[in-house]
Amino acid sequence: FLTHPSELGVVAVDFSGGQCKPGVDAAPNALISAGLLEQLRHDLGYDLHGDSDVHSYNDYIPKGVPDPDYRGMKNPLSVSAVTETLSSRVYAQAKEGRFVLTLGGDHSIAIGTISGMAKAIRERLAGKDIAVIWVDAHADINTPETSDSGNIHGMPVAFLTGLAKTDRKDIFGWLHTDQLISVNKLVYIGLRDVDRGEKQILRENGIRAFSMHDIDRHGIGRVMEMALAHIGSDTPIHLSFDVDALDPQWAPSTGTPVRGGLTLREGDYIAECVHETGQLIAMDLVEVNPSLEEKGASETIRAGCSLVRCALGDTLL
Ligand code: 4U7
Ligand code: MN
Ligand code: MN
Ligand code: MN
Repeated sequence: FLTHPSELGVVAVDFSGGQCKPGVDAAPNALISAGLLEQLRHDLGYDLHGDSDVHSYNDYIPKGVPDPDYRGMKNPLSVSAVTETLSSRVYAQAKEGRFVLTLGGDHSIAIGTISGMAKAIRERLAGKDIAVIWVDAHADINTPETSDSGNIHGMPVAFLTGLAKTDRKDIFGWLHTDQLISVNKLVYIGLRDVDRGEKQILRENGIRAFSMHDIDRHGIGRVMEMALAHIGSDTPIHLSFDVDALDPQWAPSTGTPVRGGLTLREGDYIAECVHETGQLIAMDLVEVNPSLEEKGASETIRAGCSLVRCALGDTLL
């Protein structure tokens, strides 16, 4: 599905407005300083394009205007403006036929990355839909109305599937149908903290989800077989990886940690399996917050680097 499989469009998004804890905006720099891009270039042989250092997405936050809550959403104008710009940057990289790697930032940025990929692939591959594998402790499918927190990082999937809409052009009204994904091509892995309203949305829409319970029952090997079988071998895959899918033992520095998560190896295994399909076209790595649980920050960053390397084809042998 890629014209240039060894070319990487790197997008580094220093944005934290989808939630309330500062620090997640520092993750792209922390990951890059830890040597991630150098490893991809030197060890894995990728040609890098896009942001080799962090280009400030905060420049796109509307200045001098208030950003009041809208239908309970916090920072709606800012998140909408930043993800709209991000969407066009991801789109531009994907149109070149490159793999797009996005380093977040909080998970609201997936509104930008996935919408940009969905549109580029439809244009490049005669209307083809993309599939999304969402690896997370959370389902991030709250609508503004079901969300208790108002934090948009808990809502990206609702906007991307069209389950949430607004009639405000400046608050996600820029999202058009050619940028959306189908609920049938969405698969979750790692869930263990899903809100009541979200459970109802998952049920009503028949969305395929593998919780930690499923991983305990079947093992990660079988879960990956089932997840990939659901998507099928003819569909390009966007992997959106929230580092809080990992157990806090491996990734303590994140805004909404939940105990009982994936081991580091299970996380890497998911990334390796998706790489092996040859269908992977994009990856997001989000929610690393080096300023939380500072003693665990380097470990969290290391885990993040490992997940990205595995998704991009690092193998032991
Ligand atoms: B993340 C939550 F209520 N569901 O909506 C919400 F539990 O991107 C958490 O997965 C969202 O880290 C977590 O605020 C968003 C909450
Ligand atoms: Mn999460
Ligand atoms: Mn998330
Ligand atoms: Mn989180």
